[in-house]
Amino acid sequence: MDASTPKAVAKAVGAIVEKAAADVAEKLSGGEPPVVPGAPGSETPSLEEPTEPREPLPPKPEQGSPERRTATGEGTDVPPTHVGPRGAYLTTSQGVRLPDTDHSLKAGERGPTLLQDHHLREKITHFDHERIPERVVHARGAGAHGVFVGYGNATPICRAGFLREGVETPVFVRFSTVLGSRGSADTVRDTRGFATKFYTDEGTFDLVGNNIPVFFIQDGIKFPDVIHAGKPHPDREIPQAQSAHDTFWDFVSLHTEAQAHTMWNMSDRGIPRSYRMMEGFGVHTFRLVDDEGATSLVKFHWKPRLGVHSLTWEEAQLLGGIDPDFHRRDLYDAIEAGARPQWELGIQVFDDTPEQTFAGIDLLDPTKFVPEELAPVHAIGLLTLTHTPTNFFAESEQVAFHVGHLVPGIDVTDDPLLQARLFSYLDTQLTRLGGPNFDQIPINRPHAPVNDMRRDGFHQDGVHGGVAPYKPNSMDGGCPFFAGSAEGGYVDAPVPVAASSKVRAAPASYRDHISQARLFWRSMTPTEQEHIVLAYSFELARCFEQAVRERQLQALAAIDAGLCARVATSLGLPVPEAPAALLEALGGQQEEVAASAALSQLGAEWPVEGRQIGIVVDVHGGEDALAAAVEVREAVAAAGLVPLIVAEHGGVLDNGLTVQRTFGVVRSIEVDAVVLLGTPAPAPDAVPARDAKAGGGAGTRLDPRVELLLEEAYRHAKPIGAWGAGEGALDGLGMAGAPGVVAGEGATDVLGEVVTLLGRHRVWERFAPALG
Ligand code: HDE
Repeated sequence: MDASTPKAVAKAVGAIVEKAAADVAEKLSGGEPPVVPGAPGSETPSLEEPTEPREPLPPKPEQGSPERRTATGEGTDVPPTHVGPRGAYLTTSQGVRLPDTDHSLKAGERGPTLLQDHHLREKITHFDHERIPERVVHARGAGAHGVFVGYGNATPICRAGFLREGVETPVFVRFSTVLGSRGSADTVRDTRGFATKFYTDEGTFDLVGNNIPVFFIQDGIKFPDVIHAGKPHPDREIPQAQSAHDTFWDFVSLHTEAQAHTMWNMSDRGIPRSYRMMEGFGVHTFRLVDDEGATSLVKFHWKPRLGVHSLTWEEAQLLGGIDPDFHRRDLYDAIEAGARPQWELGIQVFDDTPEQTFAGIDLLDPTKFVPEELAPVHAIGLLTLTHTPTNFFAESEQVAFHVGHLVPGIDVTDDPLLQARLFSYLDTQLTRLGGPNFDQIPINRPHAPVNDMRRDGFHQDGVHGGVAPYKPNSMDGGCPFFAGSAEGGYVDAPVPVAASSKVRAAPASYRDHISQARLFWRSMTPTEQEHIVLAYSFELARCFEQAVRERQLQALAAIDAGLCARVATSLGLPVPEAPAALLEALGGQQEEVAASAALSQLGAEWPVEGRQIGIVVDVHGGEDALAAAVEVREAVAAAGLVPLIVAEHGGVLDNGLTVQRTFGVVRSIEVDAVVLLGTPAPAPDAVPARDAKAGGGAGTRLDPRVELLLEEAYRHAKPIGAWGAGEGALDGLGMAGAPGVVAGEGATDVLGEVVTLLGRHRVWERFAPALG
C-alpha cells in the first residue's frame, strides 16, 4: 500500500487513535469504566481523621505525570555526572537539532532579520537573563564537595544522627569574602565565610560560620549599618572589597562593640594563605539536645589539619593584581592534586544554665569568644573535601545556606544576632534565586525524604500528587503525619523564657567592648603584633578624615596604650587618652586569661602537603645541574608538595622537565619556598626597557628577575634553599647564613631542610632583631 496518499495516511492515523483509546480503557480499572467519575482521590476517605502514618496515596489510575527527566533530557536514574549536556549535536532548548547557530534567519543574505527566527530569539532571550543578583554579602566565594564522618563522642550530648560514630554524610562547603563583589580579589583583607551544608538522613543542617569567632555587632538589627559602612562609598563606588576607607572606620570607631572583630581583621587572620589553612567558627552559641531532651550550650569550631597560616600584606596586595583567584585556584588545585583539605569539627561545651554565661563571658554576646584555655575544643568529626564543582554557577552560586536549617539535636539560642539571621537567609534567597522553590535546585535538595505540603510557585519542579496539601485531612489518607521525637521529628527544645517586658535594649554584660580586643592583642607574638600595627596604620592612613583616625586611635588607646602609640606614630598623630566610658565598661572581665596562647598562629609545626616549591633551574648549568633539577622535582612531589619549575625560557628542558614559569613571568607570591639550583646568568630577555622587574639587580651574576624572586621570598620570610653554585649567588645578595636560608652540596639534603622549615610556615626569626 502506498502510505503517502492522503487516504492511506488517514487510515494509519485512525488505527493509532483506536489503539490508544483501547489502551486507556484497559488501564481504567481493568476495562470497567468508573461508575461515577470525579472522585477527588484514589481512596475513599474515612470518617475519622487517619492517624496511622502511611506513605502518600498512589495517583488515580487515569492520572499521568511528566516523565522524570533531567534539565537536559536524560532520565533521572543516571549518575550525577550525566545531567549535563548530552548528544553529539547542537540543539535548541527543546532538543531539536540545529544546522547553524552563526546566522540569523534573514530575508536574503543582506536583508532584514525575520521576527520568526525562533532560534535567535530563544538564544538571545536566555542570554539576556543569565545573571542573578549576587549575594549582598559574601558575594565572592568558591565551593567544594566533601564528606563528613562523625567520631561518635558527641552522641551523649547530641542526638543528631550525622554525629554518630562512623556515619558518613555528604557535604558542600562554600568559602567566601564578605565585602567584595562577585568579581573581586580573593586575597583582600576581610573576614572569610566558612559555610557547610550537611545533607544528613534527618534533613539538611547548615553551619554558616566565619573564620573569625567574633562579630562586629551584638544585635542583627545593626547588620545593614555595618555592611553599608564597609561597602564602597555610594557616590563613587570605591573602594572595592576593602575596609580601608572612611565610612568603615567612621562606623567601627563610633560603634565600639565592633572593636574586637576589627582587631581580628587587622591581624593575619584577615589575609589567609589558603582556605585550606583557615579555622572556622559558628560564632554564636548553639544548643545541643540529647536523646532524653537534656541540653548543653556549645560553640562550633573547624580546625584545619594544615594549621592556620596567612599571607603577608604585601603578598596579598600583589596577588590582588597578579592572581585575584589565588584562593579558589589553591583550593581546586589541591583537591585535583590529591591533597584533600581536612578540618576537624570541634565543640566547646558549657552547661545550659539560666545565666548562659561562662567564666564571666556572656555566651549570648557574639562579639565575645571563649578562650580555649578556659574551655577546650573537643574534636567530634572529620570533614574532607574531595571534589571540585562541575559547574560553578549551578553549585557555588546557587547554593543557599540558612542558619535555620537545623536537624534534631541542634537548636538555637537567644543571641540577638542569630535570631535576626534566622529571618534573613530565607528571605534573601527569594530575590537571589527567583522564588520560593530554590530548595529544589539540585545543590539545595535535601537527601532526606521531603513531604512539606508546599505547592506551586515559580520554577516548581515537583509534580505533587493528591488533593489535600493541608492538615488535617482525610482525603489523602491523612498523609503526611506528624513525627514526634521518637520518629525523628524536630522538637524545639522547651527551654524556659525568663519573665520580661518588651524593650529595645541590651544587657549590661554587652557594654564591655574592649576586653576581648585587648586579650587578642596581648596573645600575639611580636611578629604578629607588628603586622597588626602595620594593618591599622595602612587602613587609617587611607581614611581622608582626621576625626575618623583620631577617634579610632582613642579606641586603640583603651585596648592597649602601646598599640595605640605605635599606630599614632605611624600616622603622625598625638597619642590620645582612652575614653573613660570604654574603660569603665570593662569591669573585671577576662582577668583569668591575660593572654590565650591558642590565638597565635606561630610556634608549632604543621603538615606541608600541597605547598608549592619554586625550583629555579639554570639551563646552562651543565649536566649535573639538570640532573639535580630532576632529582629535586621528584623529591618535592614525593613529599606531597607541588613543584613549580622556573627557568629562563619555556618549553621542555634537556632533562625532560617542563618549564612552568619563565623568569619573566614568575612571581614570588606563587610559591611557599624557593630552591635555587645553580646561578642562572641574566637571560637575553632581561631587558629593563621591556620589563621593570628586569631593571634592578644587585650587580650579581644572577638574572635580575631571579634576584627579585629571592629578595621577595626573603622579605616574606619564606624558606630559601640553594645548591652548588646557587650558594654563591645568595652570598652576593647578602642572604647567606640568614635564618631559614639553607645551602649545601646535596640538592635533596637542601630540600629536606627547606621542607622542615616550611612545616613552621615562615621563618620570622629572620627579622627577630628588628622586631625587638
Ligand atoms: Fe550572614 N548573610 N548575615 N553572617 N553569612 C548571608 O545570605 C546576615 C552573619 C555568613 O556561602 C546572606 O545567602 C545577617 C554572621 C556566611 O552562601 C544574607 C546577619 C555570620 C554567608 C546574610 C548576618 C555570617 C552569609 C547573603 C546579621 C558568621 C555566605 C546571601 C544578623 C557566623 C553563605 C545569603 C554562602 C550570607 C545575612 C551575620 C556568615 C543576606 C542579616 C554573624 C558565611 O542572608
